[in-house]
Amino acid sequence: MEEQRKKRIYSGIQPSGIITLGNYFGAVKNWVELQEDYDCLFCIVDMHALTVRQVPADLRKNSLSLVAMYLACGLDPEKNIIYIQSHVPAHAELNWILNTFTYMGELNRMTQFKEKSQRHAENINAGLFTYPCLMASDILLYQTDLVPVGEDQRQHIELTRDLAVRFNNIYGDVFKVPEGFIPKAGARIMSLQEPTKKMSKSAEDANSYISMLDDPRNIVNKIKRAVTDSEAVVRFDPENKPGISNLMNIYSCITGKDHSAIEAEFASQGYGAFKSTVGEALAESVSAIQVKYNQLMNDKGYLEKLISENADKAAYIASKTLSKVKKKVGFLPK
Ligand code: AQP
Repeated sequence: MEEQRKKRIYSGIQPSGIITLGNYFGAVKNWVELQEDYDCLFCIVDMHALTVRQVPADLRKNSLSLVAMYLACGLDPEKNIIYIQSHVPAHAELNWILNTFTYMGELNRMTQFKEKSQRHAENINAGLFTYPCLMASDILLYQTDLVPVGEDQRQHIELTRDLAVRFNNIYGDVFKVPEGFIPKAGARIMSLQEPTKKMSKSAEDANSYISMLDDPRNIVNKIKRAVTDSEAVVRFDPENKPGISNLMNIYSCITGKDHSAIEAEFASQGYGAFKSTVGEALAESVSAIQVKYNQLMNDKGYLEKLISENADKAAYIASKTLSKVKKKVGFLPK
């Protein structure tokens, strides 16, 4: 009897900089847990990164660095397909077709588009606007069951589901309708300087984020400098105490302790002691990842071979869905 296929997971990160603690706790750390039970594809979405102007040499460097970071964080290259989006042209092809099924009104509502067009007012390009269609293509090409992402991606997953249903209603069962999978802890790590905004790797103020390649001493200092409030009580209250609540979330992600345990632990201590405990714990776990990362980056040949082989594996899966889609919409076979 044919073995039942495991459920499939698809997710990715843009190589638009060095990943932050937000990307780690909101995405990669959860992927590491999921890889045991699911059939996973983890992509480096370099085509998405082009929606904001990139320095070509940096994009190449950041793409390979992200492969090493995925592995250093614990993703198993034998178990998962880790690959570069632009190595699989099917993403761009399905993107075009799905663009023609997406309404302007739907894209106009996307919060990420609004935020990024404010941040990059000089370059509000069509790709930034249709970003969610490319993301839907990434996911739907692989007949994905679950998409583990941070809270900020919820709207994009909803659109992906709407597009899959819309297409299937016209042409029959072509796409699996995926579910979003948003972790409870780490779903939204906030900026250290403006804790009502999410932490982003391409933010201008380097004190607002912790990069996974920050020097451990710098991590401790950035946590010390994090914006808090004047109450001097470690209490979880995201609305009134967004800075402290964010640090509590970070500490909870490292230690697995819940908010009330953290409140009890620091009940009689001020913010100074709390911040230094969080900073030290964070520096320790990030530096363990950095050791593995540096080893991997010393063997670029290995990383390049891995992504080349995995691009073929991904392309094979993607081609099956794409052929079906092309036939359904009426393209002539070659
Ligand atoms: N602050 C965050 N908290 C929790 N999860 C986060 N993610 C991103 N920031 C946070 C999750 O990381 C995954 C990949 O994100 P991405 O790099 O593809 O896009 P992004 O969300 O636009 O990330 P950045 O860091 O903000 O990138 P830039 O600055 O280039 O725009 C997603 O699962 C996301 O939820």
